[in-house]
Amino acid sequence: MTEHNNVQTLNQFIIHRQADYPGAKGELSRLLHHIGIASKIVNRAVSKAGLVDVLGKYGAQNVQGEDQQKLDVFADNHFIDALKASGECCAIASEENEDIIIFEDEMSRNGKYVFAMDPLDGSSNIDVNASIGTIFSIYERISPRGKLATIEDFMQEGTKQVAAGYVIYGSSTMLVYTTGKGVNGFTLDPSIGEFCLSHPNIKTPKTGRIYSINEGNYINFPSGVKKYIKYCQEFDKKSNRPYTSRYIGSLVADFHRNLLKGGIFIYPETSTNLNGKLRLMYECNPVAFIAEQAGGMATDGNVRILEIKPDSLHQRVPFYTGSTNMVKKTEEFLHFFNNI
Ligand code: AHM
Ligand code: MG
Repeated sequence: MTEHNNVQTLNQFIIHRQADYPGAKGELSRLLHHIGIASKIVNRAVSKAGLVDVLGKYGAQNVQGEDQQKLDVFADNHFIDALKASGECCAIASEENEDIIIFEDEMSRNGKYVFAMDPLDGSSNIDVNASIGTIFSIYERISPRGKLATIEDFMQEGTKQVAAGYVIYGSSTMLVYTTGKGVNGFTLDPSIGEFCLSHPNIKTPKTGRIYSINEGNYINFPSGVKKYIKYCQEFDKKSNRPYTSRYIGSLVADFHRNLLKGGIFIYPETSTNLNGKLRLMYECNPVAFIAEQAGGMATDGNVRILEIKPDSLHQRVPFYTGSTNMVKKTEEFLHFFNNI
């Protein structure tokens, strides 16, 4: 029975780490703690998603007589509830909601932070039991505490994030986050219902052998991306090519694999979607923060993702992230071939 010796739970870790921030009053710690709770609730639902679907065919209501919700709405609601209960968050932006959700109760109005999230990313994978995730980003508000939050609280560059992370609901469930002092990963131990530190201080390899892109869109890619894909597929002993192609279609799962193994994830601009598909505020920024904190990179092909000033809540940007040497190589291809 040695398996739980020296186990550090997420909550213990958060409390220890608070000491790294002199003057911290525990507000961010409380927020992170509530994110952990929401993740566990969503994990419980995700793990029986197929079963819920089967039951759903017999009626649109669950045993409590409530309407059964799609998993992404379920996740959205539970994260909103948890964040509200924390009392540290004054507003939420979510992929599921057109406008920001402003908490009006007194405790939340005094909250220091705003929270942007994709509550259930990779939704096309739900029905087929492949990995999905939750992505989140936390900013300090700009508007004065005590007042209602505003959209301006969200329109901040990614460099201003105070914390960001994701939960991957995979063969095991993990929560990975950063507060700007490295990246740490916690695996949910279902037997004790706790996230336990399993991947301390994650560093991504400077170079890797995996490229992840939806090649079904190939004809619509910019020339630089097409040439880079061919480069990945060419034989070259010195640089250990051809590389391996891996693409799940779930950003969290694709990014997480590449983070640990080394690789590049690309969702580029295409001739049909000039800004790509992924959203800056709650997909690219949090992932970029983690990538950089792990020693990797994230750009839109020209500009560092974290330096893009958002102009709207659901703004999309081209996204190139992963091992530094691979992202730099892609940028070389983009700059050379996109200009000829
Ligand atoms: P979603 O937020 O609606 O789930 O869409 C985002 C997902 C990402 O997880 C993934 O990287 C991408 O869409 C896959 O898109 P595609 O099917 O076009 O390759
Ligand atoms: Mg998404």
